[in-house]
Amino acid sequence: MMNREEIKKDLKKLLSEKRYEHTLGVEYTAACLAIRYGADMDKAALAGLLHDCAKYLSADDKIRYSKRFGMPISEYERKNPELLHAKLGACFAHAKYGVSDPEILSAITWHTTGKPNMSLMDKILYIADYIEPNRCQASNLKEVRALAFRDIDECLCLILKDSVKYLATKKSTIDPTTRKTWEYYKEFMMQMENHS
Ligand code: DGI
Ligand code: FE
Ligand code: FE
Repeated sequence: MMNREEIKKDLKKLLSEKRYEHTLGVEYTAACLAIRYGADMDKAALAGLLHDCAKYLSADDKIRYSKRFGMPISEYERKNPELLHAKLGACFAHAKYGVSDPEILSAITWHTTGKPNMSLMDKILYIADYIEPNRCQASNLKEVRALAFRDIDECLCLILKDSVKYLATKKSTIDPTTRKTWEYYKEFMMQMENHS
């Protein structure tokens, strides 16, 4: 496997400066969340470092590389190739950077849409991507950041809710997986409330 310095050097070369700073922000934030929730800190940091490693590719190249890796492309992904950077990022993490840990690869795969019944590592990366210190656009960021260290599922649910709302205002459609994730966690939170 490539070591952290080598990975950083490669990413610095490929990503825009802003994307590179974001990447380091996610690396540290994922490590902090791992400390808070008792997950493996080094794995969380590595997932953070690599999560957007395929983001620099053009839309056409995202599709081209996805095919080369034998990745199935949904109809929705074909229309919104940007989404492919998550699954493709996991392919690159494995093939180019030598990461074979399934927890890390899963977290990278699902960091954009989430999925129903995410693992702790999946949640940590999904949340770190949204709250890292360089982020400034999302609504409720202050509340979401505080919640991230108080209740990971409630935080996840709030991010999903705000993301779905945001995509609606942008007149973007919502990826079927994003929708399934939101429906799953909305239901999950209702169950939690009923039992407390
Ligand atoms: O890669 P980042 O910018 O750090 O964050 P991300 O991996 O969450 O990706 C955000 C991008 O993905 C942004 O261009 C919006 C897009 N996206 C995420 N969920 C959906 C989506 N686009 C559509 N059309 N539908 C979605 O559900
Ligand atoms: Fe991303
Ligand atoms: Fe990101």
